[in-house]
Amino acid sequence: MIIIQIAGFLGSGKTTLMIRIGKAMSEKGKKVVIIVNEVGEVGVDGDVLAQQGLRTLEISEGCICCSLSGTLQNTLRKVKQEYSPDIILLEPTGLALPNRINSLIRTSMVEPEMTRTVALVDAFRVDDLLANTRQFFIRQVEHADVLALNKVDVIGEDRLLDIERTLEEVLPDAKAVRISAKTGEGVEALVRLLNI
Ligand SMILES: Nc1nc2c(ncn2[C@@H]2O[C@H](COP(=O)(O)OP(=O)(O)OP(=O)(O)O)[C@@H](O)[C@H]2O)c(=O)[nH]1
Ligand SMILES: [Mg+2]
Repeated sequence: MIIIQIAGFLGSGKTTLMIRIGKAMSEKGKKVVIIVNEVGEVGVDGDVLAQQGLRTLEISEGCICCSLSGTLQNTLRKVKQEYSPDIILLEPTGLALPNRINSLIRTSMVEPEMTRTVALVDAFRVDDLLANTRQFFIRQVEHADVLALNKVDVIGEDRLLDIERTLEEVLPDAKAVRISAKTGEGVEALVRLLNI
């Protein structure tokens, strides 16, 4: 079992990306379970997704990295026991810290063969996030396996190059990839970078 965490600030495109990756993996014959903490802007329609082979679970009324950390761990154990999926896709809220979630996974006794973290960044908001919530932004993306710069379908090349230069200065070790969760551009490359 592999657990893939899709982390990133509010509205960065986590749900859109997670559903896209989930469908692609399900089409390849993998058994996929999606766990969402609080449904945000784009919702998850359990019935629709079930028809596409994706089982979805929602953990609400609290944050899985703090007040509901026990619930997250119980849910992971239950999902493993009941469904034994190949892949769990996990979407924390936009205010969660991926490292906290990963340490909760490590102590939940589900023993995944692999845990991967994608940090999803809305390309339009990089300057704003660095200006206003710099430390939080860096903590949220710095240890991810891949940094995905999202929404490149609606941003020009010059602006994108500027944003990439800014990110490289702040996070010189990040493995960055351009994607559009909406159109699917770059998503295959992102999955390849995860080495799963
Ligand atoms: N143009 C464009 N819009 C996108 C892309 N990915 C997501 N969006 C839009 O961005 C908004 C937020 O997408 P979500 O998938 O809900 O993002 P999220 O990170 O799950 O949001 P929260 O759960 O509310 O934090 C929606 O209006 C999406 O349609 C993209 O690649 N390109
Ligand atoms: Mg969401």
